[in-house]
Amino acid sequence: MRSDLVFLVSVISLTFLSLLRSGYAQHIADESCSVQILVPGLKGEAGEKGEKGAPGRPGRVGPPGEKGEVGDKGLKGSIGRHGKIGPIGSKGEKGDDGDIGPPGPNGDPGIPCECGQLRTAIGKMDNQVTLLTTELKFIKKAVAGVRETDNKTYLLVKEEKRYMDAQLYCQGRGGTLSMPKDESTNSLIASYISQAGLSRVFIGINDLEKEGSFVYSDRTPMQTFNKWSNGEPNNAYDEEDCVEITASGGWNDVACHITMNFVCEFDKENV
Ligand code: GN1
Ligand code: CA
Ligand code: CA
Repeated sequence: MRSDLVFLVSVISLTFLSLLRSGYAQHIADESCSVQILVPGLKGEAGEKGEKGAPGRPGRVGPPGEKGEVGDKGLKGSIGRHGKIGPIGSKGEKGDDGDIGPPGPNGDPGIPCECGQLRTAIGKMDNQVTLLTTELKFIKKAVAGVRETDNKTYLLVKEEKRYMDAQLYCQGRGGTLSMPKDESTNSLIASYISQAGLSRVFIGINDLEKEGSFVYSDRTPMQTFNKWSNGEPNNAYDEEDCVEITASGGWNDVACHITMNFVCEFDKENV
């Protein structure tokens, strides 16, 4: 900085001296001393060539050059990103029906129909009521007039039935058609029907399997005891394989298909 100041003062002094020599300085000195320094002096002699300056700033961008020849084709670029999902296409035509698939697995068991169960239960109860009603009638009759021995109970059934139906009736109640196997039992049955105002009833004796071979309804063969009336059994009309007892206590073989009252017999231990 100091050297620059010295240089400036030197230039100014030289300039001032040159002006004095030209006469112009005199004219200026007459006007004012303060402005003499500010006015440029005459051009001096050319100085020595200075040293090479620092590189200048980059120039402005030039105009675009002419288009060059087409270069070689570049390498194929990498696969780009997936594009956006396109719009929904129009609905296609209906395809053909496919084959029938295999049957699926069984489903869970459904809820049973309570109404059906109730109907079944009611039906069963109806049947039970019917059975109980019939049983009650039988018991009422029995209580009204059974006959008993030490180990047997006899019941006169005032319903006219064929022999086999009478037997089934007695069996249905746990018994059988009555089987008088001794005198006291035979007398008991005879008086029973007599007191009931009847003249004849079926008893459990027949020769259904073999003509002339009479057995009791429990299939035991007739023993020596019997109460055949005179002339009986005669197998009249060649069709009498069942037996009746009369109010007098006598037996007679009769046809099995006729209907009459009958006496059932029950073991007391089964009643
Ligand atoms: C009865 O119907 P008739 O009188 O020929 C009886 C027979 C007796 C017979 C005795 C259905 O026959 O079983 O053996 O009397 N028939 C009927 O005389 O009771
Ligand atoms: Ca017979
Ligand atoms: Ca007879």
